Amino acid sequence: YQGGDAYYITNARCSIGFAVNGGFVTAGHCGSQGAATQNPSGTFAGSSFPGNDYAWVRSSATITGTVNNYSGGSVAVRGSQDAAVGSSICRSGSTTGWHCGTIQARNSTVNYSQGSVYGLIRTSVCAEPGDSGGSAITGNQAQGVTSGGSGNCSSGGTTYFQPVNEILSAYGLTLK
Ligand code: TYR
Repeated sequence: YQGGDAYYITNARCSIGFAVNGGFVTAGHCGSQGAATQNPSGTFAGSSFPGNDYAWVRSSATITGTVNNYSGGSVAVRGSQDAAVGSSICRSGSTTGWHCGTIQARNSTVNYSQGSVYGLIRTSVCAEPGDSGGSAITGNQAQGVTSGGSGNCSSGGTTYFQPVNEILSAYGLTLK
């Protein structure tokens, strides 16, 4: 397994964000603490949504520190230095694969039906249901995990990402 690949929570599907020591990070709206995942098998060890949209899943499956580019290859993750507004950003997810766009803003608030989420990265990348939790990366630097947005990958969209460094510091995790 690697970033952008599917995982399952009962009958729902989300996407792996990034491998960390002990498992992987993903979106908080994908599961509450204690929820079990299948393929890869794991347990939500921490989850925060709304307010934030982050979680980490403890898993002993082999998850590599790479992101699936959905063209038969992968991108090695070398760190998580925040990219500037205006930078290119690419996203990997299990519904629509790999799509790229631009970072438009940081520290954005999104009002979901369940409540508001603060501090998100706004981008011009498209996403669709099931891409949630998946990896967003600029070059080889991890940026965030897919939260939500509007539009789709046929006509284009706006997608918001939960910054990955906030997840790492919240739970004391390190990227693989
Ligand atoms: N929030 C969606 C999920 O749970 C992912 C998504 C992202 C959906 C952007 C639509 C959208 O425009 O899978």
